[in-house]
Amino acid sequence: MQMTMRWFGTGYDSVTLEQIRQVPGVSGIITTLYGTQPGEIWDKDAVTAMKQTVEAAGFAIAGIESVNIHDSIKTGSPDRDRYIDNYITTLSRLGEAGIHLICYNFMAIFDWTRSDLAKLRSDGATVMSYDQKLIDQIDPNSMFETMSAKSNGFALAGWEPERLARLKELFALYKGITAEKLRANLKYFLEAIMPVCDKYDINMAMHPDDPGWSVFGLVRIMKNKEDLLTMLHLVDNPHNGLTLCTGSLGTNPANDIPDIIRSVKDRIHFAHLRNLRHNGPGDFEESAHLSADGSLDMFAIVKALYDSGFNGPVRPDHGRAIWGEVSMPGYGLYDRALGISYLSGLLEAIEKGS
Ligand SMILES: [Mn+2]
Repeated sequence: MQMTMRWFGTGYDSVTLEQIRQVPGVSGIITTLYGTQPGEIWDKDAVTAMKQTVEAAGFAIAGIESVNIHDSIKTGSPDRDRYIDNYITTLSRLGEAGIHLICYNFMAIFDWTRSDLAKLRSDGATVMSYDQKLIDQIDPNSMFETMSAKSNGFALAGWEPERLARLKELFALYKGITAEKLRANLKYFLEAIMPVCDKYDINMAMHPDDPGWSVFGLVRIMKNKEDLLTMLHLVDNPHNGLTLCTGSLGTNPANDIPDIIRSVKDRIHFAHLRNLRHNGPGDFEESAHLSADGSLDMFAIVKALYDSGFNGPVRPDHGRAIWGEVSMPGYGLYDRALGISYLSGLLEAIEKGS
């Protein structure tokens, strides 16, 4: 497994590549052209500049998170082919730049959702949390304002203000989109992009839904093992794969993550490793990465990945806000660096013990 860290780019991230260089064990960067809109063709010079910036700091780009999918593709609107063509052009430019991993999701309207971005824990740390009772009281049309209010002034990944300014329009667009329709649109998209993925050996790594159930009545198709297997069978090409995100799949206590890893193992291209703590049904908070601080058995998860032969990039995921650090929620340096040290220790013990 290759240890990586997510970095949003100069001007967008409070963390620098120079700081990441001092986190032991990190050899790759997961990044994106932050500020591009879903559906936009990525500028060739901007891709080159992104690559040069990362390489000048002594790293390689291990993958892109994310190249977001335009809503016309997800909803199967008449203009989807134009946006699929744009996506293919972006993929070919990334392929030309030697990039072989793309994380994306196929969630309706809202990327990840939380009811609080800074829930205070007893030790003074703050974490992102989700409580269905609180979400049920929020008008979905004001969800963008609710999320932005506690984002420390940072733009939130997947919460493009330009797109979410049209929320009413988006809800109308997704009206009548059933799981079957969303899956059919996903299959259409994947079949269209597989030739360019084959040409450049690009692994598409679809991220599961977060949380793993329907929010605001919107359809979800990546909630559990059955959904993941269905998605992989839609297009049986090894480049059609998954991001194994323990924090997202772990939102539902019924998901047995080591079992899921064993079931989909050959098609995991990327892993997000983090822990969370269940407080009750539909109520969880993100925790430190340690098994002892949350509800997930991180040892069993890393062991299952190791045993399945997974050799791709992994990264710590959202961290707590600690030691007074101000960052994009979940993406401070300190707690993710602690997470990397812990995950690296788990991995070394598993490797040497096998
Ligand atoms: Mn994730």
